[in-house]
Amino acid sequence: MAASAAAGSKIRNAKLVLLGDVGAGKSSLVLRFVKGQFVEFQESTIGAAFFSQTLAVNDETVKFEIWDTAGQERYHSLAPMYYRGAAAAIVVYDITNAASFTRAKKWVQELQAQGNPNTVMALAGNKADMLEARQVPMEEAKTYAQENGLFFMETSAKTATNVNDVFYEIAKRLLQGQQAQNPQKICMLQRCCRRLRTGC
Ligand SMILES: Nc1nc2c(ncn2[C@@H]2O[C@H](COP(=O)(O)OP(=O)(O)OP(=O)(O)O)[C@@H](O)[C@H]2O)c(=O)[nH]1
Ligand SMILES: [Mg+2]
Repeated sequence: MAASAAAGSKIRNAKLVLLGDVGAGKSSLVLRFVKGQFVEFQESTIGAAFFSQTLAVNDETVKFEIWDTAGQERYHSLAPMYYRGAAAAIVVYDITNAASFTRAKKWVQELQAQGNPNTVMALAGNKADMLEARQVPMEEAKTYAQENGLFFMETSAKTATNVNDVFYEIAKRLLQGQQAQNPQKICMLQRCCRRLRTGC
């Protein structure tokens, strides 16, 4: 895995939004992914913050345009601006905080109701380094994610566990989805089929 663009490859831009309860670790995950850093006392986000980072997947490159939203309830009404048109969303909760998992499920519901049905959705159970304080069982989150079509990982922005992996998995799924939807390829396939049928 490389957090950089593959030389000479085509770049695909992808809008990605992070949603989740206040203090779940959205900004910390982004800071870890984009800058490889972690700060113990990360300030609460006001409104939203923008970052970008490229990721090479095999010989293709995804350029993530990342909107790190604010978890404070007073900013809730801004969220649609960031999740509308997003190719991917990471819903974050804190494994040591059951209320943040409840909040994460509300975000998933909102995305399912108002977001784009093709959005690749991930559920990240963050602060996985604090196992002794766990309140949300991993199995419960995994089952929830499976039932709701999200992919799930426990992460730690502090130790970097699974952070690049979440973004990498999203990039992979976006590229796979793009291939499936690529009309040129479908056209070529149809032409091939026609040729096979007619023999010309
Ligand atoms: N131990 C541990 N602490 C973390 C982790 N991720 C974030 N934190 C801490 O949790 C606090 C909140 O993290 P933020 O990244 O600001 O959370 P947020 O989701 O962006 O919060 P808002 O911007 O208020 O919505 C900070 O003090 C971080 O240092 C983690 O993986 N492990
Ligand atoms: Mg934040």
